[in-house]
Amino acid sequence: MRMHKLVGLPSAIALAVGLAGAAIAPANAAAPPSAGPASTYLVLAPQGGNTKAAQKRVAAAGGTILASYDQIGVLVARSTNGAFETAVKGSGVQSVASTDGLGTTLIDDNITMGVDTGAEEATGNPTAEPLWANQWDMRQIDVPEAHAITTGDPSVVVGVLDSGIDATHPDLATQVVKEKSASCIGGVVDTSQAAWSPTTSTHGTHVAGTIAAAINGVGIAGVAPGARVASVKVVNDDGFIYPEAAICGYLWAADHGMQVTNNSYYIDPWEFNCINDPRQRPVWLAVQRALSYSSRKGTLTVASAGNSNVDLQHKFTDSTSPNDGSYPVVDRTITGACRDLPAEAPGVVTVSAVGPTEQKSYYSSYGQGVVDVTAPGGDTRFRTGGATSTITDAVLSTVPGGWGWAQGTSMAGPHVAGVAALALSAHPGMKPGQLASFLERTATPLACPEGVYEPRPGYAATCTGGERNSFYGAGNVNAFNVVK
Ligand SMILES: [Ca+2]
Ligand SMILES: [Ca+2]
Repeated sequence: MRMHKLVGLPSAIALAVGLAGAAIAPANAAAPPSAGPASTYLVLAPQGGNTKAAQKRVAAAGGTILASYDQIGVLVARSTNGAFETAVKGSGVQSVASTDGLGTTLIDDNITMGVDTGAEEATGNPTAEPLWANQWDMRQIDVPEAHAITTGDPSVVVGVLDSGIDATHPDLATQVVKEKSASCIGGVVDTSQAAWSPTTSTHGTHVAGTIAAAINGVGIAGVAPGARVASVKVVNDDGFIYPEAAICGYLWAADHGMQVTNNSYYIDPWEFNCINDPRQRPVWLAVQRALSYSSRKGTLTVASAGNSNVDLQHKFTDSTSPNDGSYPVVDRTITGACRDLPAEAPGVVTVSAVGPTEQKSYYSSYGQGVVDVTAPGGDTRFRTGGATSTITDAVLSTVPGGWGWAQGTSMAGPHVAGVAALALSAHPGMKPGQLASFLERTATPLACPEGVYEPRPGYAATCTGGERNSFYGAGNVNAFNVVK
């Protein structure tokens, strides 16, 4: 059994505020040579080919097909045959791999706060919302100025690939598109509201509120309250996101016309030792096929950079650095299947986090050529130089039963998804590539801090690049600039 260590996230912080990161599910025991416990497999037909021959091979090998994603030539199968992988290989099957042990997690320790709900009626002005005074994040990216022009168009639906959305929440009840919401747990679509509602995690509800909480005289305002969100639940009750769920989620969002998805989780195949375990490569290849399909269908994927304060660009390629043994140093060009997903997949907008002073949040990962833009994600430590936590410097949003604070790059991502929704409302018809470059062009550039940046002891990082740099990419997204 092997557990992923969350780099630089002391438990005290994780308890105080929500920090999303990646962790590894315990690997299952090796399968016995014959019948054993059921495992889930991804079976890849040749790229561009159909899955008919692969379906026959799965049946012959003693597998049950749970889902057939013909759009990308991927089957999700389940089998108790310990020799399933060997048996299913052959003509019509490019590769096959079990997803056992390849689940990643969200960390979602939000704190709810009491709220005065006897507030005045909304006027369409976000600054009249009762909790507006706490929404430094919205002021930072000029949301009020944007809302004077548009709050977004209801035809724009942002898919929240997360732990489910509470559609009964007073700030979200009018905002969730139920007919486009679904659970993808297990790689299989379930459209019942119970299936796509939150069970063990508040994370998805928090993300949804940042994107689209209503201007209704209650609680907070989101970035694009005129647009809507759909719950695409990919996090299971144990807190894990398995590759088959992520694949199902990307395809569901793309096939239901969602022009933007928000992805507040982070799959780091290297943490799963992808390069030394070729068995895993088909799994990550299937995830990339799904991402690429969704981009072709017109969906922009917004992804969080992660909360490990690591340089994503130099993590593996800096062969001049001493290899500390934590990652193999290899040429990434030959190991495309081992990219961090979705953060490093082509066409994905990857987001780092800043706090109330528009400086990199101490926990935010970064990387030249990886981070495209930044957005408010909160920083509860900058105010005291790391000594103590200031909860109001996190991001306030909706949680089941109320409103709560959380910080993390998974809080920054939904600000970008919301701004993307505003951009599509003001300028309909943009393709994902055009939208991505529009978000970058309209961002407010943020300069690199000089020298070593260490806002909190133990969280040192060095920024590289000019106007476009490793900490902030093209800069902080701006809601007004995309609608004016
Ligand atoms: Ca509200
Ligand atoms: Ca990118």
